Amino acid sequence: MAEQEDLEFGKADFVLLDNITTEDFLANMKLRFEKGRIYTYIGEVVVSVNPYKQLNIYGPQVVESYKGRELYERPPHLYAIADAAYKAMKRRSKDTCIVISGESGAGKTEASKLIMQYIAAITNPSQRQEVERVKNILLKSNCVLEAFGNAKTNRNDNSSRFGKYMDINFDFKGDPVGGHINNYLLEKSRVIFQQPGERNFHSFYQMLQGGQDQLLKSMRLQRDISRYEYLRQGSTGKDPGINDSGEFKNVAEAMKVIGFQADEVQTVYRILACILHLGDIKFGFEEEAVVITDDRIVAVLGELLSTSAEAVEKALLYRTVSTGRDIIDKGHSAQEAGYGRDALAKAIYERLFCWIVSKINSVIEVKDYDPRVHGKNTVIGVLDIYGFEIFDNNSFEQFCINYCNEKLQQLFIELVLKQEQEEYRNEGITWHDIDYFNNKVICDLVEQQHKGIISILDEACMNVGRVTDTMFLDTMDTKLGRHDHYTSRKFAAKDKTMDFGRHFRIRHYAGDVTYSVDGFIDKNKDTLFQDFKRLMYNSTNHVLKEMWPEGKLSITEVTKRPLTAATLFKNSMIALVEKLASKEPYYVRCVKPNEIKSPVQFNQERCLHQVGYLGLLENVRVRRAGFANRQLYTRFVQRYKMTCAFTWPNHMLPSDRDAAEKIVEQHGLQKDVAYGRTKIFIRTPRSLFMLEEARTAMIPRLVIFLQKLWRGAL
Ligand code: AD9
Ligand code: MG
Repeated sequence: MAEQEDLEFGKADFVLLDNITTEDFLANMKLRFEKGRIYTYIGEVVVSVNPYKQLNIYGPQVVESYKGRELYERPPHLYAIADAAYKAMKRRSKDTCIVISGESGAGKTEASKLIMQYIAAITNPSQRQEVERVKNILLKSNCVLEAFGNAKTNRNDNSSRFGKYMDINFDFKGDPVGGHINNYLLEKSRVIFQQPGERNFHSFYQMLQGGQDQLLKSMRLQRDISRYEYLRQGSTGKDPGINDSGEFKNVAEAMKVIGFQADEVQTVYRILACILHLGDIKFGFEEEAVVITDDRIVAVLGELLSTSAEAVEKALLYRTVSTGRDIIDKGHSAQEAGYGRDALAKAIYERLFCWIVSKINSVIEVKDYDPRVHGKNTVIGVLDIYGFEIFDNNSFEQFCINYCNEKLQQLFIELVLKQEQEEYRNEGITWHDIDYFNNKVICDLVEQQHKGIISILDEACMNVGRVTDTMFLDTMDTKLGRHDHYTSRKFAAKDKTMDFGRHFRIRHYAGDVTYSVDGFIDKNKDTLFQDFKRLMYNSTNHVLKEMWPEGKLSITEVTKRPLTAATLFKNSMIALVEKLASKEPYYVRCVKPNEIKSPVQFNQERCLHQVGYLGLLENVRVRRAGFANRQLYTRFVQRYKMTCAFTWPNHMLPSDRDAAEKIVEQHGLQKDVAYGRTKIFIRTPRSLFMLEEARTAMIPRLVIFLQKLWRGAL
């Protein structure tokens, strides 16, 4: 039967392929994609191909069929991996994490939601009220975070423009009692600029399309999206595939459920409105001074920010500087004023986003948990972070995103190999090393102290005086020219295919990416004039004030140079990797089948590329060189004893290990297993399937046996 299934739907585990070649791997993936079997295993890793259509494989019955089952008992599914992580957490009190990776549009966010839904569905059988509340908030938080953190890009109509790592805390019963969300580097430059064909964050369109007339009127807004400078650059904004007004209602409802107060929600809308108005501010010249051309916008901003129009105008046109003895107001040039306006718009949005995250955290935070009373508090973490990105024009944001993916790949290599090797060593089983590309060298290129790109960038930003992006590029050329993974115009000989100009290229594990150096210094410095921080802090709106605590400092108190954007990001990545490494990891590797969101096209070349950089073939080889499955002897015997006369109903052998050997002999699997100290190791999943089939076949006989026993016939 398994053979028949294989022929029709392909191998359920890539490890079962007869030949581990790229061709066979892709052929299997294609066949399964075409048959709607989008999930395939590599051992315990799930490879998922975006189906680009709704599949009928997620309902409550399917959830039920995976609940408490072992990975190999049912067809491959995200639910199975979620269940495995859950079981490890519940049975063995292990903290686990599910790391979802893959490029933009490959299906990571959808996968993370399905996993959360599964966990929500299988927990809290006794319907405890507090647990229901937490579950509900965890689920609803997705909708709010996506509204404010996702946008339509040329790769994905609902692209996450921030990284998310969510911890779900469980009590000793295995029910979710709280959680915590960490967010990473929101792509805030999108607030002021979008590439052709792309949109700003969904939240703006949702408000303009879905907000009641009264709301818009009170904030002096018009529904027409093309009215606003910050919304009209990339596209017309309206998208037939996106239901902005419907989503506005869902988000409002979700915010309510989460516990946002009415005045807080109002402030959220006001901030969005404020950004749209800011975008329409223009600067001109009058009597040799820079002025704002339209006073009415300033008045509206004053109202929306609960401060005076004068204060807004002053913050936009002047900067307070301390000259040592005196404090003076220095007028901006028109260029500086424009820069300040955009920086303010970006900063307000970023603060808003972080505030929303912290608000959600505050209502799901685990409080009053006493392990002495409640037992050990365990965690499942779910990581859904932006995928590797190669655009036509790659900038600082892509640099950070791709660095993040390098770090995760590094973790994958370390954990998958490290774990395997350690287990074999502990169990006394011989192991041969596998060759694979270790991308540590690229992580170092980016993050190494003093020598790496981030250090060089920070040094450039620290220099007083005008340091340009070109100077930064020059320094990189001098310091990194010899590096195998770095190229630029100076070393065009390394690559004659292009004119580098103001670009540099990194040979990432996932492919070459050419970055434009323009904007690196500004984005890394991420300067926001202090005057804006004070403006926000002095608002009479308490929510706004709360978002800008550092506005409290006076000009003479502000001395410390804040960390740069790249260093903050690097630190957050290092902390993230540490957090993940301390948990038992489960992996979902998402693949995007084509560039046109088609449910039928399997683009061979694109898939080949992804299979290559995700290291899937190496993964299969590691798995094959090792053992697909391992189980404690007691568990193995318990499960399969009914398939062997020596062990059924109970064995009289000296140990479970001896009993396991008898079962293995009975099925002729001697060549496919190894015996460790506490566990039996099974090399190929086929043997496991065989044992499972034998077990299933025995069940009717077992029922008869039990019936007879019951009737006293035995
Ligand atoms: V990005 O790095 O955030 O730009 P993701 O998160 O990898 O990207 P996402 O989950 O947003 O991609 O998936 C993109 C789109 O593919 C979704 O909006 C769905 O339309 C589609 N998709 C993804 N997974 C599924 C699925 N399991 N079933 C149906 C899916 N459609
Ligand atoms: Mg996403």
